Amino acid sequence: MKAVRGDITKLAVDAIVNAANSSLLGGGGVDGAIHRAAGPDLFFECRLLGGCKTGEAKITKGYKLPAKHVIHTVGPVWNGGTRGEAEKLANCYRHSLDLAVEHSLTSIAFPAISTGIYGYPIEEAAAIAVRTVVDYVREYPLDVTFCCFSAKDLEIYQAELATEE
Ligand code: AR6
Repeated sequence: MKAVRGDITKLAVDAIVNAANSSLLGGGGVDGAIHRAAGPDLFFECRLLGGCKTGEAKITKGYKLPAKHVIHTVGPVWNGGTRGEAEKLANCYRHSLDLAVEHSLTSIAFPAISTGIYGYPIEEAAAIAVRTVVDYVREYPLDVTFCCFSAKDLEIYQAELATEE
């Protein structure tokens, strides 16, 4: 398990995770970047999926991406933290990892789900991401990368990873 700084669309892993919305039909942020880099066939496959609920995840091919698959998950919109946001965010990580295991994938990269447009505070979100993944890989060893877009986010993830070692 490691944190890196970079653009998730460049990572040649078995699956990158997309911080999507419930329509699965694209949007801004990392979702927009993934659809642009994957090309229109990703959109055509997503159209067949019938959307996705908050905390759940669905898998597609990666098309023109270096990643073989995209796992689309829908993070919670931050509402002050009293509307089950933490559990929903943890479910995004668990259900994405479940799909990776079901499809016999070994490497997966996550963006900082919900911490952009959806407004989840990065420190709290990083703590949930790291704790949930650490617990999961104890049972199912997967090569997990946290792909941070900013230097600040990378620092926060590294501090969080250090507390788990
Ligand atoms: N690589 C890695 N991380 C990125 C990239 C990238 N290319 N681009 C942005 N990030 P956001 P959300 C980071 O807003 O908060 C979309 O419109 C970004 O800096 O992409 O879950 C969807 O369709 C932040 O740390 O996702 C939904 O409507 C993280 O990715 C909504 O936004 C997540 O930010 C989802 O909002």
